[in-house]
Amino acid sequence: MSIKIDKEVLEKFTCYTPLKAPEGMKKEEQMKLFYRMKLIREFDTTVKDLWMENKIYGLAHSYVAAEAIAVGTCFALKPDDAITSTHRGHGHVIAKGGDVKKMMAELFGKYEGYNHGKGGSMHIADVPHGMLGATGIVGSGMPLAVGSALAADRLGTGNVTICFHGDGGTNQGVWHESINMAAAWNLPVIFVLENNQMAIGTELKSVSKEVELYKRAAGYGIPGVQVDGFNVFAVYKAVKKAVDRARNGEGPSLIEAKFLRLLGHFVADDQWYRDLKAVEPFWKLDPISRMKDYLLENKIAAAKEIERVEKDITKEILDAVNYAANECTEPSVETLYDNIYADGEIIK
Ligand SMILES: Cc1ncc(C[n+]2csc(CCOP(=O)(O)OP(=O)(O)O)c2C)c(N)n1
Repeated sequence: MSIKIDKEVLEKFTCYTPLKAPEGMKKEEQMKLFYRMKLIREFDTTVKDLWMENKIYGLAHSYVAAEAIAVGTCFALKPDDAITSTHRGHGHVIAKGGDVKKMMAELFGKYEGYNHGKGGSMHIADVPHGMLGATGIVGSGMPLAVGSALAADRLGTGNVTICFHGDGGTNQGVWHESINMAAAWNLPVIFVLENNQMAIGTELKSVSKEVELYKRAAGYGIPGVQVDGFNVFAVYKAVKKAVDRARNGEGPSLIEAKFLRLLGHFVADDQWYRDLKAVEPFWKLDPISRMKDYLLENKIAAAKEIERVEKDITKEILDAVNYAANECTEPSVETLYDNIYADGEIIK
């Protein structure tokens, strides 16, 4: 039985589109999309619990509710393509094929983590997988993505770069400068705007008169589209089109994936600033429940098959926690000053 979405939600969320796989997308591919989204969900739900139990260090921002965006986007990429991230980077790393054990070890502050335990959630980078790095500075991924696209263009690699960023970043000067430069130089970069309509406790509509952010693309002479950011297929289709365009030398695009942040800004945010009753009905748009429902309803997968995938994911995350907590080592004092300067290498 498909999920019924309240009229009140549909009236407020006008970019809603029902799930429909692209023509010819195989079952294994659809299951992979589900698996990746669910893995992100389980990872971030576990991170929240661990943070509350004081078992991990530093701040963590959950990617819950945004899973369709990273997964749909990265599914349109080749392994050599690059992405830049934000302070909410766990979903981006997993979607780009990163290692959950190394991520968990990083959050536990262990040497085996992506940054040898010194970066934490907001600095995870996985350059071999094309993930150029998370960053705590809002908007700062924009020029990095443009630089990466410039390198691909000059070296003729044929690779594209995706720049994930939030609506809060769109009123930073660097957002405009980066898009303008990418457009002027016709670079192979796609700006994927994760519009969750909030920047911590600030609603988008209170800081932007025009809230349909994709329209800004016209000001730079590039294509801009808006998609249902809770719909993994819709995101994939829009990004694939933009990626093909960029690879073909036709330059950048802006894709606004609109959704709503369903949880707090960071793991321990009690959200005193908004009416949580108004948020509750939007859980019906949850990208993962909708995808599960779609797979079952269209007989793409049987309930047992999905249960097996879910069990495997739970085990994968438990193994990652066990690895990070019990098998990894604390960084030694001698390594304190390592990796501050690149010294010709990205990481030792
Ligand atoms: C340059 C800068 N200004 C302010 C902050 C504080 N800050 C951290 S996250 C955030 C909100 C970002 O909102 P958005 O870009 O929409 O991303 P979201 O958290 O909603 O995913 C702000 C203002 C910061 N980290 N960097």
